[in-house]
Amino acid sequence: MATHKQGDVVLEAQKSKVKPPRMFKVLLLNDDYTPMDFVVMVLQKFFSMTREQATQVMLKVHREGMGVCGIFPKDVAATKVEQVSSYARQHQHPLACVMEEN
Ligand code: TYC
Repeated sequence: MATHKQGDVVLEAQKSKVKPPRMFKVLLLNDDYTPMDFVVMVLQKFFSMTREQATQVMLKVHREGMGVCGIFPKDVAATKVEQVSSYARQHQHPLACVMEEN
C-alpha cells in the first residue's frame, strides 16, 4: 500500500509469497523375484490404478528397470513408499519402492 501526496491510498499488487509445494516421484524398481501379479495388485491397491494401468506400469518397470507410480507432496510420497515397502516385506517379496524429488 502506498499513500500519495493528496492522501490518496493506492493498493499495489503484492508479489505472491505462496510457492508451489515440492513434489516427489514415487518409483518402483525391478527385481527378478517379485511376481508380476503382486506388483499389479500393489499398484491397484496403493495408487488407485485400474488393472490395465497397473499392468502397463508393471511392464514398464519390468522392461526398463524402474517406473513412476505417481507424483505427490513429500509426506504423501513418504507414506506410499512406507506402505508399499511394508506390504512387500509382509509378503516376503523384495519389491523396492523409493521416492525422488521431481
Ligand atoms: N521382474 C519381475 C518378474 O519377472 C516382475 C517385476 C515387475 C518385479 C516390476 C518388480 O517393480 C517390479 N517376476
